[in-house]
This record gives sequence, structure tokens and C-alpha cells, in this order.
Amino acid sequence: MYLIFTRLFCALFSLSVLNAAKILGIFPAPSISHQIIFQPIWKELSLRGHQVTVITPNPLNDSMLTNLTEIDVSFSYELMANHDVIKNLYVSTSIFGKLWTLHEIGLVVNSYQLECDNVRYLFDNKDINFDLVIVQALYTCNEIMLGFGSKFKSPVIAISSLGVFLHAHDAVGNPTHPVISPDIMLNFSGELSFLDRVKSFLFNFWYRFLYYYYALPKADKIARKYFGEDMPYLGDIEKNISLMMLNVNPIIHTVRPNVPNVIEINQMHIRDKKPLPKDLKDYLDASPRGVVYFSLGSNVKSANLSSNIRQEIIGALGELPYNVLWKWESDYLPDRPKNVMTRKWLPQQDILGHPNVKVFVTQGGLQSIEEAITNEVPMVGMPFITDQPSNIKKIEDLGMGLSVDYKTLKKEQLKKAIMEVAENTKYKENVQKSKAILVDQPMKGVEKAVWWIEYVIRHKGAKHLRSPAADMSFFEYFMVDVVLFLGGCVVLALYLVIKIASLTKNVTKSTKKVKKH
Ligand SMILES: *[C@@H]1O[C@H](CO)[C@@H](O)[C@H](O)[C@H]1NC(C)=O
Ligand SMILES: *[C@@H]1O[C@H](CO)[C@@H](O)[C@H](O)[C@H]1NC(C)=O
Ligand SMILES: *[C@@H]1O[C@H](CO)[C@@H](O)[C@H](O)[C@H]1NC(C)=O
Ligand SMILES: *[C@@H]1O[C@H](CO)[C@@H](O)[C@H](O)[C@H]1NC(C)=O
Ligand SMILES: CC(=O)N[C@H]1CO[C@H](CO)[C@@H](O)[C@@H]1O
Repeated sequence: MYLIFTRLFCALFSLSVLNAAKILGIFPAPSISHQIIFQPIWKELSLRGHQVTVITPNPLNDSMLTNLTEIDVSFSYELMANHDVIKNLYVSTSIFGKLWTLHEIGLVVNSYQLECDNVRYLFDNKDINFDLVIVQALYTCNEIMLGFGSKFKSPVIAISSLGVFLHAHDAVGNPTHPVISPDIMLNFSGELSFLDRVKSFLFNFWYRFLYYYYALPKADKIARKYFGEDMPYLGDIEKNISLMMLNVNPIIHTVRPNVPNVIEINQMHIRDKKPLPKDLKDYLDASPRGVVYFSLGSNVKSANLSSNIRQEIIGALGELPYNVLWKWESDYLPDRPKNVMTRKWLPQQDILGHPNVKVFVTQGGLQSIEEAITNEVPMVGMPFITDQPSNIKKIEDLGMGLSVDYKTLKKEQLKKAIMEVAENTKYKENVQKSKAILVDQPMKGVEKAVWWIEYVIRHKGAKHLRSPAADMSFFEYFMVDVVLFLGGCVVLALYLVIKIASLTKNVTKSTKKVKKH
């Protein structure tokens, strides 16, 4: 605690170096798969001489990074566990239920974080200021944290480890056409059916209703508790965002139109390979027939699968002609087949980089897929939550792998899928094609993110990149007024034509009548 305060003190009051900025990064989500996207950014910024302070549940604790102060909010993980988050996400299958859950979680987690002493320190000390605030935008309600932007009167960059919900696109005026760019929560991919299009259209209304009339006012009320009553309306601070960075992958994600202050980044966590620990290296080297690497990521735990699913998996893996490396988060795997080795944790990128790895059985998280593609390993997907089902569907569509459904999993299915992906070379070839596209970019993801962050610092915001759409009302944007006006003109013209026609008719009639008489 003392150490944090002294380091914070030193960081915040040290003489500012030319071009070096004071940056506050707020990355509240207690989920390592999101944090690993941001860690390289705050590390790199500090190495470039900026004084960086971050609020994160996953501090790097690297004593070499002397310009970095990490405010540890790792207690958020316990908070999440107690609030049964993951369980709620499982239980609630409806998209409405899920969004509701996410929203409520955001409020709870953010509030606790703002109450913790190390974070309070930023409030209580009048001399603390920042040149830039970076806020993770993910949950419907990390919005509370935008209050820091207004508190320090600094430009704000919003950054997401995935895409973002509709309201975030609204904030920068990004188009959210319900058919061309359906919301990420809708889990659509490929061509939309008629029913999908109807759903997406209605969802766009429903979501905005929920967000602007319920979620945002509620978040604003809570934010005032921490940032004071003179804080501008949270929605206005959100509208003031300078830049939005989205971690989207050109292979997995559907192409979408973006305004100039939306920057797409990817492969943030892909790093240079490190040598494998000896036991793993020996195991992989000694498996010339090939290895299947099995991991369900950090949110879904293999060890927490129900016993019948586990039995089906074990049955399938035991019958494979390959060795299997399984990230199994417990000391003991009941009925472990001879060809299966388990570890509670595995250096995934380095394992996928080993030439003997033939197939990756994955839950389909974005980071895992990026690692598989950059290491040219085809996949068998077993998706569970959030974006996993649609990611895996995309993998299937692109012929980079197959998928199985864990709810109805039978060992024959899993075995068949793994064998097919391992033996049929087309899967590997397709992964290689995708890799070639993925890595062919002008600069690495981290470099791009840092370049744009410094751009915003240099120009004290990015107002000049802001789309006029961001400040338009719904009526102006969809030209409702124009359409109504022109519609009115047409109606009026028709009315006049009819009126004149009937008048002329009457006149002719009466003249005829007069003539007759
Ligand atoms: C810290 O920042 C200063 C300039 O502000 C820079 O000269 C120094 O190299 C940085 N140190 C590290 C370890 O990045
Ligand atoms: C960093 O330190 C905290 C405690 O201060 C600890 O809980 C965490 O596991 C450490 N993280 C790493 C990556 O070393
Ligand atoms: C909007 O951002 C600018 C800097 O880009 C800042 O000076 C100003 O205080 C912000 N306004 C609001 C309402 O947040
Ligand atoms: C997402 O879509 C896939 C098929 O594309 C479906 O199997 C899955 O149940 C959907 N998941 C959610 C959460 O809607
Ligand atoms: C290995 C693992 O994550 N086990 C967890 C499974 O879920 C229970 C509660 O639902 C936890 O207590 C375990 O730690």
C-alpha cells in the first residue's frame, strides 16, 4: 500500500519531461482475456517515457517499468465470483437477460472499485492531474469511469478488447445499420435471414431504449456519488470521447464502416515466442505423430464441466492416435487416459508454436483464435459464452476448423471432428491463408494503438476527426424532418391537383349546364 502511494506520488509530481504526458488508464474488467489486450499498451506507453497510472485487476508488477504506477483492483475477481457472474451468463440464454446482467455487473464492480482506498487517492489529492484518460469500454456500464475524463478535464479515449455496443458507436457517430452491422450481442454472422433482419431492427430500438432511458441515467446517478454533483451528464461526457479503439480481427469479424476516430487494432497480445519449459518441450518433441492441444481459456474452466461432458471428452481423447495436452485446472483428472497430459496452466502461444501441434480444441475466444491463426494451427471449437459461438461459426465458414456443441456432446462426435481436422490438410491450408492476411499490416497492433494515443495527446483531443453524425438527433440523422416535409409537400400537391381538377370539372359542368339552358 505504502509502496503504491509513494510510487503514485513520484509518478504524478515528477517534473514533466518534454513530450511526456501523464496518462490515466482505467481497465476495470476482471477478466484476464480482456486485460492481456491492454497490458502491452500501458507497458509500451510507460517505456516511451510517459507517466502512466492504471487501474487494473491484473497489474504487471514489473519493477523495471519505473514510469508505471499500477493501482491493483484484483479484489474485483472475488466480487465477480460472489455475484455469480459467469453462472448468470450461462443461465440466462436470452440476449435481454444477458445485457441486463452485464449492465448490473458493471455498476456493482465499478462502484466497489471507486470506493477502494488506492483509487480514492486520485480523488482526495487536489494536485493530481492527467493529460489523457483512457477508459475501457466493454460493459454497458463502465460508463461510470468516464467521470474521470470530466474530473481531470482531459481528452478521453475509449478502448475495447472486442467490438462495442450500439451506444458507444452512437457516441462517435459510427453507423449502426441493423442489417449491415448488427450489434455484437446478436451473435449473427454471414448473411442475415429475414427473421434476423427483423430481430436486428427491433433490437436497435430496444437497446437504445434500455440504454438511454434506464442504464445511462442510473449510471449517471451513481457516478455523481463519486465525481460530484457538478459533473456534466454522463451521456455528454460519453459524447465527448476523442477516439475509440476497437480490438477487431479482420479474419473473424465482419467488415463494418467506421468514422475516422474509430481505430481498429488487433493481435495486441501476440508476442515473440519464448522457449517452452523443459517438461513440455520434451513431451511435444516426443510426440511425432502429433499433439492435440485442449484448452477452454481462462473464463470457462475444463475442471468445472459437468461429469458427463467430461466423460465424453475423456472417451474421445483416449481413443485418439495422438498425444493430448489439456489445460485442466485441477490436480487430478479422474480416468485420465494414458495419452493425455494435464497442467493447470500452459504457455499457450509457445505451445501452439510447436510444429507437432496438429489441432487446437478451443472455446473460441478471440485471443485464442488469433494465437491459433498466427501459429497456423487448425481448430475444433467448443463454444460457451459471449462471442465464442459466432467466432467459431466464422472459423467453420472459413474452413479453418469444425465445431461441436458441448450441451449434446458425444465422444464419437468429438473424436470424428478432431480426426478430420488433423488429417484433412484443407483446414491447415485455410489457416495459412488467413494468417497471410492477418499479419500483412503496416504496423503491429500495439504500435498502432500507441501512435494514436500519442496523436490525441499531441492535439489535445481529436475534434477534427469527429463525424457530424455524432451530434445529430435521431430525426436529423434519419432525415425524418426532411421526409415528413417532402411527404407533406406531395400530399399538399396531390390535394391541390385534386381540388383544381374537381373545380375545373364543376366549372365545365356548369358551363355545359348553362349552354344546355
Ligand atoms: C521513464 O521516463 C523517462 C522520461 O520521462 C525516460 O527517460 C525513461 O527512459 C523512462 N524509463 C523507463 C524504464 O521506461
Ligand atoms: C501482482 O501483485 C499482486 C499483489 O500485489 C498479485 O496478487 C498478483 O498476482 C501479481 N501479478 C503478477 C502478474 O505477478
Ligand atoms: C470534452 O473534452 C475536452 C478535451 O478534449 C475537455 O477539455 C472538456 O472538459 C470535455 N467536456 C466534457 C463535458 O466532458
Ligand atoms: C450464437 O449463434 C450460434 C449459431 O450461430 C448458436 O448455436 C448459439 O446458441 C448462439 N448463442 C447465443 C448466446 O445466442
Ligand atoms: C477448477 C475450478 O475452477 N473449480 C471451480 C468450479 O466451480 C466451483 C464453484 O462453482 C469453484 O468453487 C471451483 O473452484
